Amino acid sequence: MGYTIAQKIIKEHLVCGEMVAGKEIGLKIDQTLTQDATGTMAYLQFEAMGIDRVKTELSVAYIDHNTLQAGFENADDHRYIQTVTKKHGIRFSRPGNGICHQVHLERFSKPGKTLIGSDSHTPTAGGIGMLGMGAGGLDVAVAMGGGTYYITMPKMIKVNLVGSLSDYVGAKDVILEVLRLLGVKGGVGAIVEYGGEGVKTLSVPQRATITNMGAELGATTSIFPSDEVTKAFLKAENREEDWIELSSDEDAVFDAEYTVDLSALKPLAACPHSPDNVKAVAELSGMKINQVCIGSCTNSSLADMLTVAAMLKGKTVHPDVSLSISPGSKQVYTMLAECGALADLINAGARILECACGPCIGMGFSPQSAGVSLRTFNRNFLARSGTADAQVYLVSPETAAASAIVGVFTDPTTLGKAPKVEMPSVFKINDNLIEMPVAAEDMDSVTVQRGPNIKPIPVGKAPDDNLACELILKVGDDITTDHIMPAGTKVLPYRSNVPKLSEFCFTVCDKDFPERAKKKGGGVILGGVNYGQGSSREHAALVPLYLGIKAVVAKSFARIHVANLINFGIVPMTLANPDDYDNFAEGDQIEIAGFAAAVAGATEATLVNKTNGKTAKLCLNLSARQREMLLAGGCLNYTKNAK
Ligand code: MIC
Ligand code: SF4
Repeated sequence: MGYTIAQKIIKEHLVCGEMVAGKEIGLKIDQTLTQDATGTMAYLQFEAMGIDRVKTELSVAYIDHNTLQAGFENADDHRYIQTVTKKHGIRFSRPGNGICHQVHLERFSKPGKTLIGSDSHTPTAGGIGMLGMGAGGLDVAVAMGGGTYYITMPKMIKVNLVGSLSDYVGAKDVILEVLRLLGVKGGVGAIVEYGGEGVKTLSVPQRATITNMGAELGATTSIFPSDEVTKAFLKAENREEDWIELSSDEDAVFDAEYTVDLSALKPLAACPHSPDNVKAVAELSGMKINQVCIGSCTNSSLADMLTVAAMLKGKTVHPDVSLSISPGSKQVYTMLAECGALADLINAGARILECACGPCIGMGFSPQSAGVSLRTFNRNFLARSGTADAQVYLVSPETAAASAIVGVFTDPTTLGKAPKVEMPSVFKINDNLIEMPVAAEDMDSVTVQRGPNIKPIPVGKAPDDNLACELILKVGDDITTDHIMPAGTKVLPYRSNVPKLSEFCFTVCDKDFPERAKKKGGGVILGGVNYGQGSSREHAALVPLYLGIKAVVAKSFARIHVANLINFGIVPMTLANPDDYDNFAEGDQIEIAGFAAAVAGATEATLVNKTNGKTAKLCLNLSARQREMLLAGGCLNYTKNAK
């Protein structure tokens, strides 16, 4: 039996376990990346491990999220990351160099290699044929120290692409179509691999748009073959030597297959508040809009920007619309400036932002009250934009530009002939904003600088023998990490200050939660399906831990979040019968007798509702390694005990 592309890479990097879907496997990681909002924690954890130098082939720290410096906190964190990376052998991408995934794609990603990043959109690198996965900061710290990265061996889903895209239809429309087909849970436990004749009609940045939003499918990662198109991209980045050919074997077996006819695709939009709530733009056309934001790690490549510039050239953004544009990297930004396209954007009235995540993570540019915002980003979760009642739609750069000009939701295909954008055969390469670390023998010459905003990381405890507490919070389906631990201007500066961060935990759903949890000493959370989808932020586990959360019971969990819960000693359990969810209410007194013993070895436990006498069977779907980690009170204790 042949192998898929992902299986080939996994086989080459397998440290332990069997390549059987559903079983835990350990992988050797070649490269890591961090960004600043998760990086501070990752490096604090790396330091706590006491390892002098990273053991990966390449590790890069990016500054791209917390670039709105409204106080000293972010700048202090940047300085910390800059100095700690310099000491320990990690490259540092300075603020201004661009969004981690875009820069990594341009300068460092390699087909056939493994990458984990403390950011859920690390699968962007799948566009070049790399196995890129999002992970918690602690897992990234472990990988930097040469440790194994554990995942559940995924199933393989194939998406066959046929035909080619029509004018004004973009890669965003392809992934929105896949989201429409599979939904935000459709990729859970799977790797999505793209194949078929249509692949060669897509450039690497277009492929990266598609793999980037594989995160929104819940997939472990997404990947494209590495072919002549990949080679040309690497050549344009002056790194042809990094190219290898990669494709799946003829007789590779997939668990499910889908076909997307590129020629039949029309412009699509994900409607509030979920990336899989997809409709045709034609259905929405005419709706009044207030804001358009173009950029983010999904759609900020040079081709995206040049397309938008060509559409805006000589026009003026509609007076009722505010348009922001954030190019993805310094490379993109400089090339836009040098060819004059930047002037076309400025002239049209676009508000040009720095090359960073910006509005995508709620760092500025929040829409007006109940505002309709069209964004080329990848997430439209409730309140993520910073305006609680905003209506955010995810669209392609083409739809975004067309709508910004007309002032209402506009299907770009109605605008006549699309402008032809010529891509240069060579990109402008200047890595002057990538700082190299000092040599190992000089590491003592670097003093790591820590600001007062960096507070100790909470450490978990071994599970209670019998767990008796309150059901402190009950939430519904598809709870995102933006619900659990919101981001945005007011919160992000405290990513290295868990006590302060705890004041915002779950406030999107229940503004009294932090106070209540503190008063009652924590308890257990009950969730619906796909609990913890979205970001890799381990703060969504760390902060509940700080607030005394001992376990989360849900109908099902998202991959990265469940790993983060275990890393911090919070026990994840699923309801054997999802209908039992209705037998529990917030505030009920609950009990799990023999809790610690169940964590140690049982696959089931009984949850008793002492308030109404009902019971529910819980499943503990844990590997032996995860059980030991939970018994130790999390990964940090577990690693210390192992020393
Ligand atoms: C996001 O898009 O939600 C983020 C911000 O990039 C997160 C990381 C974070 O919360 O810092 C992610 O996707 O992992
Ligand atoms: Fe940054 Fe947005 Fe991409 Fe997250 S999704 S890495 S916030 S641009």
